[in-house]
Amino acid sequence: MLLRNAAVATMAGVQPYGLIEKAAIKVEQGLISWVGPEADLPPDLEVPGEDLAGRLVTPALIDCHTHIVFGGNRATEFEMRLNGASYEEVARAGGGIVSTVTATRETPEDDLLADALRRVDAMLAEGVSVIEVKSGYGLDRDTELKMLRVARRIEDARPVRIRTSFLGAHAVPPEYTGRADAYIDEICIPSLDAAHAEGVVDAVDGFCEGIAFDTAQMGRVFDRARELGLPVKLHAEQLSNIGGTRLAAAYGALSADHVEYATEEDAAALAGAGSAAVLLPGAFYTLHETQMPPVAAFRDHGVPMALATDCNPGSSPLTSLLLTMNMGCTLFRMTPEEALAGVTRNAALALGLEDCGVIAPGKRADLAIWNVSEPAELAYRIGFNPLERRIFGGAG
Ligand code: DI6
Ligand code: FE
Repeated sequence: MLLRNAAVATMAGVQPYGLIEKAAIKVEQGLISWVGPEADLPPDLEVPGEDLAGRLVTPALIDCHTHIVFGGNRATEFEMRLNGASYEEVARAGGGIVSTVTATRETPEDDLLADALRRVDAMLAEGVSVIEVKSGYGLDRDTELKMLRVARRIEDARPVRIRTSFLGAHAVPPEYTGRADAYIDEICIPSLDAAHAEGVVDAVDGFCEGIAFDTAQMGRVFDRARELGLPVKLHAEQLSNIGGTRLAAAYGALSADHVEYATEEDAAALAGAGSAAVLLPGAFYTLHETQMPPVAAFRDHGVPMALATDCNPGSSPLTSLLLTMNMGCTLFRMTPEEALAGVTRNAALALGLEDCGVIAPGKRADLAIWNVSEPAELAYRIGFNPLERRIFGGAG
């Protein structure tokens, strides 16, 4: 495959967006073998090729934080909050995450998959090629395993790559109320062992928060992850600052996610550990949060910022990465270039993937072709999908 006459936002290199006008991309065996100005095409590559008439080509998008597998939905809770209840009050009243746990335990595996695929399809239609999927609505061994199997089955059902994160430490299930430590030791860690033994875990995540698990409890889960050789990431500083970001950094985490309440010191810790900050404006928006993540501190410290949907039935019923980019700019004052890097290059970093996220020789040919006149248009529009074509592993 040779794509010609394209504007290529490589997201690599020093110029804004790594943009190359009048560019060509050569794809061989699913990988990019050459990219550059068409005028520099080596003579042996000058096959006729396909004229893209100046269309923008970017790396295919990567959604690096989702809870896309779950049972039921939480429209009722949305209504409760609009009638005055806070997210924490809903959670403490037995709603919130726990109500999705009940639905997820009851839903058969095939139905969970069918439901998740409807959301996956919405993402693919916007040029997504990689989706991270978390467990965490099972909170018992069998349901955590069921969720991770469903996540892996998405790859067989659709042309997409799935990365799975074990999120057993997402909430304390009703049968362990008031006994979070026992839950961690008796259920969470043994479930992680079982999921790892079955080969369905790529990383280990947790929810470090007053309504969930503290840093000591998360530390025990991370110690086991380390023993198993699995990378970690953490929902940290979403509703308050209890030290989750610094814990994540201490374990060399791939990322700390949400991080609205993170401080300059936390940003420095992430930079020191080489961890990404994953910003989730869909949850910020849905929860009417007002505390902005310290974007300027992340910028100053050189912390790679990723953006993701956090697609989940409670705090972020969002499947659009394009809208997420717009929210990253409008709500968090990221630049359109940072937003695009956040769903490509830096999202790959947040997943520990080195073979995608930029357009460069040797990387996977996962590309998105857009009918826009400039890269900033991707983050600028609201609720409009200008995707013309998605290329996955050189096909499409
Ligand atoms: N933080 C979130 O925003 C989601 N999980 C988490 O740890 C919310 C999940 C839910 O409300 O179902
Ligand atoms: Fe999340």
